[in-house]
Amino acid sequence: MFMNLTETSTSTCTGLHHPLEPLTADELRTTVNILREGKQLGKTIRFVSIVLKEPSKKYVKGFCQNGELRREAFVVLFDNGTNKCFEAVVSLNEKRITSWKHIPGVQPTMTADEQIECEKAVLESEEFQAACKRHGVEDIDLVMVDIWTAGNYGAREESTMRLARPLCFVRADLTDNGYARPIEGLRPVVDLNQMKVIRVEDYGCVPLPSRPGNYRADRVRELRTDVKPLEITQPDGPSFQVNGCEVSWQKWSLIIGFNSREGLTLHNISYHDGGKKRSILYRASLSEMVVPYGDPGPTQNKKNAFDSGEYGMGQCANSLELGCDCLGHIKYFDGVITNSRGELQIIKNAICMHEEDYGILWKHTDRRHNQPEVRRSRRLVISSISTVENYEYGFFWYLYQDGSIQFEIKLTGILSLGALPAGQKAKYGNLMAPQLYAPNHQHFFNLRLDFDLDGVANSVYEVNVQGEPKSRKNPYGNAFYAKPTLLTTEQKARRNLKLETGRYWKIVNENVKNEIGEPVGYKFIAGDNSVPYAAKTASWYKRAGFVNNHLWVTPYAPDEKFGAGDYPNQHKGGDGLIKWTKKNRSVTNTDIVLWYTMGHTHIPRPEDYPVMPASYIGFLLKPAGFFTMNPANDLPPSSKAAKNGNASCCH
Ligand SMILES: [Cu+2]
Repeated sequence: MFMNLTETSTSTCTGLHHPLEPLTADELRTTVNILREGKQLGKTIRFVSIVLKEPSKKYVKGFCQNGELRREAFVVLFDNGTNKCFEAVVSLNEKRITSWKHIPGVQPTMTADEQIECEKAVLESEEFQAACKRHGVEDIDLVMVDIWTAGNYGAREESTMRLARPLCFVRADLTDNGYARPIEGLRPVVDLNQMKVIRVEDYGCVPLPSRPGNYRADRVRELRTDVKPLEITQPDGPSFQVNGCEVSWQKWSLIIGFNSREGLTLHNISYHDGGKKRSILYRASLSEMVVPYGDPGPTQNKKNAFDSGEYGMGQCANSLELGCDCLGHIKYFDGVITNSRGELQIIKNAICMHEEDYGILWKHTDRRHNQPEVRRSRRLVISSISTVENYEYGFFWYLYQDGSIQFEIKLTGILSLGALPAGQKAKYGNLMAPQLYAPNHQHFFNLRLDFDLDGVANSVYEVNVQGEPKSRKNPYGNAFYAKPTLLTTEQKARRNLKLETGRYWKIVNENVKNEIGEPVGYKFIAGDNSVPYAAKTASWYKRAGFVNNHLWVTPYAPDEKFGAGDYPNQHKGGDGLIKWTKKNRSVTNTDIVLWYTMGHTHIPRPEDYPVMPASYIGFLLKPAGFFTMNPANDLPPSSKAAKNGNASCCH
């Protein structure tokens, strides 16, 4: 039914045009075959991830000139038989393995296959079945087992085994929302190598909450009937052009990437200005995220999830639906990955791209002529949504006609819930329904933004706005000014937000001056943010060093991609940004990467149940001296094109 709303098209980036486009289905198949043949891989091997090994910046920037398409795959493998992790590089041009390394003592991301196998193993465990009976669960077929990572709490097994510590729930029937009935007190521990329950931790029985909490349309008693259709029509089609995964939209151009760990990535974001293609961001990606829970109770106190490094945001991506997830003239891109056995897995419509009307961009009425000039804002939306067990994260990049770039995460889905005895309240959370509570928690996201503003040599200034004391020069005390401070080294660039000084950061290229003689720049404007409330010595905190600061700046290093390090799963901590920035490298007038940590503190409300209306968190990049003037000054007035033909213009 939604197909009538507008047109749609999908592509899988076949027929490569650019070296930064994600690996194709053929390239994934070839990589698996080369590795299978070259290493005689046994049945206990899992392909954790196969991603494009991005070529050097130098090669990418010179690509148009030499035309050669150099392609390599970077592969993480794990052997359940020997508990060993390997990294491999496969040259797709030479059809051979160019690097094979054992990475000792690490646990890579859990695969989607392990999620399914783990649930089955727990449900088949006699010890678990007996524990369920003790907790009042009679029908094991109605139990849901969500994998959840084990973290690192110093036990020997955490350094010698591949572990999961699932959470369990029970449905009233097969389409019921099981998250409404947590089996409180029960945490099976699973050895994922043997795919066996090694013990069932039981912290005592709490009655199952009695009320259902359903949200499916077929289970909601009465749906409202006063919602009339709202249709978006674009009679002349969209204003974007697509060539493989290369996109151009008005003056913007970029490349859309996707991989099993990071999900959606953007590359080579540029703006055409005065006949020149000007680079802004070389690469923009979610580097890591963590959700720590704030309840010290025994079922909850080891609960935290590094949804990117432990679960894989790309492998958890949804297939999006026209008219539901996206509205308008849509261009979809498939997510092309493999499962852990190396078989091709295509996530149909994993990425959605469309245009959105965004209200007024600018307006002025010359009252002397009664002549209003108004321009509507339109933005290009590139998005992807991942389901990580109970929670949903929507990742939305927006490009605007005035040169702004916005990133927004929409947090929705179902809270991770616990059960309480009747009449009891939760100090470390809030009741959602009788006997059902949601523990307080936070969501911290770390974004990696590789800026190349008009070239690679960039710097970052911190700008604090401050008032000036009354003086002879400031006789009425009204003066205030913006004070820029250059962030010179990695340690000096570990910064936090400060409301008192309206703090923001500005990325500049000192080597390129604008018309008024100042370095060209972009302003980084933070949105919702927070600080961690757990003790610094908490296990998850040590593993998520990126939460220590809102801002980090590092010199570009292609291997530094993930804020908590390459292998956060079961890691003891201290990797990633914390480790790299100890080197205290210079970050001025050089190729830099800006890392931004943003935290959403979630004190749950009953209205977040049974499914949570989206919360938003993000940031905005606004040109600040990058252009000579408002780059959207040249926008034509919009047509008031009415269907009855009375078209007129808004000016
Ligand atoms: Cu939340």
